[in-house]
Amino acid sequence: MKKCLGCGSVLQNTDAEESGYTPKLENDLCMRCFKLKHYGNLINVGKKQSNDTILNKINKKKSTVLFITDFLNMCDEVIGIFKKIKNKKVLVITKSDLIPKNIVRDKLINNIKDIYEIDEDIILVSSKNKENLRALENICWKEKTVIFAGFTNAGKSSLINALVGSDITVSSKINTTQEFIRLVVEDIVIFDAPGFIGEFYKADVPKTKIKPITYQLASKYYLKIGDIDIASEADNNLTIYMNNGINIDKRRIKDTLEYGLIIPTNHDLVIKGLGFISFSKITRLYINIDSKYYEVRPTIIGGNHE
Ligand SMILES: Nc1nc2c(ncn2[C@@H]2O[C@H](COP(=O)(O)OP(=O)(O)OP(=O)(O)O)[C@@H](O)[C@H]2O)c(=O)[nH]1
Ligand SMILES: [Mg+2]
Repeated sequence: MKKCLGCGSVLQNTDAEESGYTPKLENDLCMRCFKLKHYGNLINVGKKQSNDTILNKINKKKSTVLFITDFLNMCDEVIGIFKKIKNKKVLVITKSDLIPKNIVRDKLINNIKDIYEIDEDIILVSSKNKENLRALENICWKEKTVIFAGFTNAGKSSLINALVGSDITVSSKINTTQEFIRLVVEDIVIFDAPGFIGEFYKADVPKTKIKPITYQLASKYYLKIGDIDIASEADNNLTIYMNNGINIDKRRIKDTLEYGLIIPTNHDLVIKGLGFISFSKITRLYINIDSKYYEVRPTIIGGNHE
């Protein structure tokens, strides 16, 4: 059974609608990976494995799990899956190159430990600028078998490629890795897992360091952040930690709004898949998206501005 080197699917030449299709079985890549790698085009094939299926497969392997996420996508849903993993595990916050300069890394890690009640080790890394890859290498040397798990687009495959020089397909499209990919490097076995899928509003992948943007939002105005409208019942200061390519506009409120969402002092509103907005004072918010797409938490950057 030959597998696609890019996404892990078993190669087949019979059904173009299914994973692993290639017209020629001698190819190393399925047609989907070929198009993704060379043209950035995503063709949807096969069935996405459910989060439970991926979780069961991880738990059955009994290897140490490196659970990959990034600081913008830290939320209860992501940490909920991390907590369901029964194996020995480490929380790896990747894309550290995106973390704004004003954020003190040790404080960020401590805040994450406190807010999400994490007892396991947390490390910050980046496949882009290779920060702290040595720490990951050391874990691989020590544990001998490791699984890179986490939500789609977290950067699992990119980290493995940076660590061992492999050529697994990476992309900013969701579900890039379709099956577990097993790599053997000397006496170490590395698994790349397909990504979990969450109730995310967007699957945004910022490319450059996040620059926080602070607004003074008077109650007469609302903010349009992309297609999300947010208004605060009381005048408030807020700081947005999101891809700086997103269009943000301050506009005057014309209609009567319903302020249903309570934000306590020094809390963040996480818009899942986009990032978060940090509020300094207690208020009630109007927001025009479904509540499944957001979460409120004590600010992850608390103590960083003292
Ligand atoms: N800035 C930055 N971007 C990264 C980094 N690592 C990965 N990315 C980007 O994040 C996106 C997703 O990367 P992948 O490695 O394909 O993510 P994955 O976790 O394997 O995703 P699935 O296979 O879909 O589960 C790509 O656009 C990468 O270029 C990093 O360290 N820094
Ligand atoms: Mg992948």
